[in-house]
Amino acid sequence: MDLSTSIAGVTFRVGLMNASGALCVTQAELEALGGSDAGAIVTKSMTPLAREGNPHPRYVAIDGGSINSMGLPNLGFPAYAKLIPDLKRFEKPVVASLAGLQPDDFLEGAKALNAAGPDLIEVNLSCPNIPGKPQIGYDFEETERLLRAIQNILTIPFGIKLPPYFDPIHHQKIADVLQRIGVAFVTVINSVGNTLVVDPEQERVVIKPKGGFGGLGGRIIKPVALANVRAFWKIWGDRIPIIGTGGVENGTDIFEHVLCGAAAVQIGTVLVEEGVGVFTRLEREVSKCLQRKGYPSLMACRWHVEGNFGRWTDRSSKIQKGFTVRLW
Ligand code: RRO
Repeated sequence: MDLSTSIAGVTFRVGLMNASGALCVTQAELEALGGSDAGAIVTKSMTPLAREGNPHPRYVAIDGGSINSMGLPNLGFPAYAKLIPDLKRFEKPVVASLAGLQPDDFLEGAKALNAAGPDLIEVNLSCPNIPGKPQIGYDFEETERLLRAIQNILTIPFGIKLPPYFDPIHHQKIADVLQRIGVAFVTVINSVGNTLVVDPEQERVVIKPKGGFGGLGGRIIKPVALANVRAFWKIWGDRIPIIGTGGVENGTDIFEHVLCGAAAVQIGTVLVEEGVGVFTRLEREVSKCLQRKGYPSLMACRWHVEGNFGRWTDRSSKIQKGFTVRLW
């Protein structure tokens, strides 16, 4: 089964990769991703200085997903800039996730990453877990200002990791910003920020930082993720590739993300829970799913931008025009 994809001219053997944050902080973790069946290596979001992150407990698996308030633990730009050229030996795309606590951090990181030479850069505008810091992606003007400044520095194609939006007006507004900038891709969604999980036995919140408020991930956020993938696909179609993230546990979940318009899919919570072997399982499951449905490749099954439910009607290897549109 052809599971390949292409984003901003970069080819992925398989359109599956880790979500930034999931098992990708240390050299050992990044190398394990390199040696696995993941289609790419995505780094943890990085800041100028190394960070320990927030106090523990800061990640807890819950029924149907996870809650985290990691607080950007990472090795810092210089360490990743040194590691990235070595990671190229795994012969798969390296995606560097760029973050910051203030605008200058992003610009400093952009310079460091130009020199390090990852294949793509994912600018994280949606970390929900730094006390006192907003999720930049919810401020459209600040997002545009910051992206213009980053764009003036970066020489490598860059995309944006967005928080979930819950209103079509917000999808349209941020889409307008990203179109004006001309980003190479978007990744949706980051965790659903500032949620609260309570342990009724202990009568306590389950994570320590920020009074227990943290980012929700895993199966329970899949409908939010699909809605965001679909909303941007309806606006852009193929013009800006969308990397779908959120709630992927099995091959059918990947299929659903791609049906909604994702050009690739990232794996977060279930990677943390299962380890890098998850990519082997997911590849097998999504191949089976596509085969059963008669699709010749992963990318063949994306919904048509005009219709709400495009269906593959021909088993040949060419995309057939004239989808069966199924609307409820
Ligand atoms: O490190 C984190 O707490 C974190 C980040 Br940077 C992010 O983008 N999303 C998330 O759920 N956690």
